Amino acid sequence: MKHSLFISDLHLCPERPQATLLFEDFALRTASQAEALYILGDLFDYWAGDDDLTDPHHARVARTLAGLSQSGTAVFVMHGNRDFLIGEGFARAAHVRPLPDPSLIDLYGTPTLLMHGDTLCTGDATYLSFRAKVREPAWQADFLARPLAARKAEIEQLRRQSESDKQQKSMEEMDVHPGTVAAILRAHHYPRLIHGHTHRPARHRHEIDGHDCERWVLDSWYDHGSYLRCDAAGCKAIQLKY
Ligand code: LP5
Ligand code: MN
Repeated sequence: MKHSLFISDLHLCPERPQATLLFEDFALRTASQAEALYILGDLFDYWAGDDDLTDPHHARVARTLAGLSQSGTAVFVMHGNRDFLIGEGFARAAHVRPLPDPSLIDLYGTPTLLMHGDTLCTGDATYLSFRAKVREPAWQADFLARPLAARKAEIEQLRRQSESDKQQKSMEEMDVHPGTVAAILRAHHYPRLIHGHTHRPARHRHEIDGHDCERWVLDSWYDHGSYLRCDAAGCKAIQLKY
């Protein structure tokens, strides 16, 4: 049966080789059977710029994706909050198609909205103001003009800051805001929604203006290794073994 797969929050990096090995196995054995693989953000632990393809680990991930695409599976990559600097260089090397956030697709007859999920967390004011800054094209051009090693050092510092800031934030603040979810579902005419980012895998039902909307939250790959499989009959979360 024709089907598509959805994953997010892989956080691949040389320091977690098990997650990368599991991804390679998944690409070869599972995703190669699907029509399409949608990676909904945070494929990498962080992405400092496309010149980071010089890292053998990153080049290996790109080769895995290119192999998958050459085997006949369409691969789509959406930016996450950690790898929004993925650009055309990576897309070319990995043979993947960039996927805007949000993207509304027809998934075997069901309109389905795909997002990373960070923009649904509107209670997290410090994150959103940081996000607004780093998504400015001028800021990005400036940042990318600096040497790779300096960018990586700055990102490491930002990671530490982010981890300590997160200690001060409540679970509610870091989850999706119900009003924002309702507004986005309404704006897109009540689709099914699939997103990641919050690392709180679940299937939610939202009753909006008399419409019953399904919202799937993807699991974080680096923790559990799981994916969502959707076909004309619906979606199902599948857990891989580590
Ligand atoms: O990723 P996760 O789930 O752990 O946390 C996110 C939010 N944190 C981030 C930061 C990333 O994890 C760090 C890696 C990004 C690499 C990007 C590369 C290019 C940018 C380089 C900039 C130097 O996204 C976290 C959310 C959490 O999700 C839940 O939704 O709460 O947000 C934060 O913790 C952000 C802080 O609250 C604010 C940080 C401000 C730091 C400002 C100093 C850095 C100066 C950068 C120049 C603008
Ligand atoms: Mn994320």
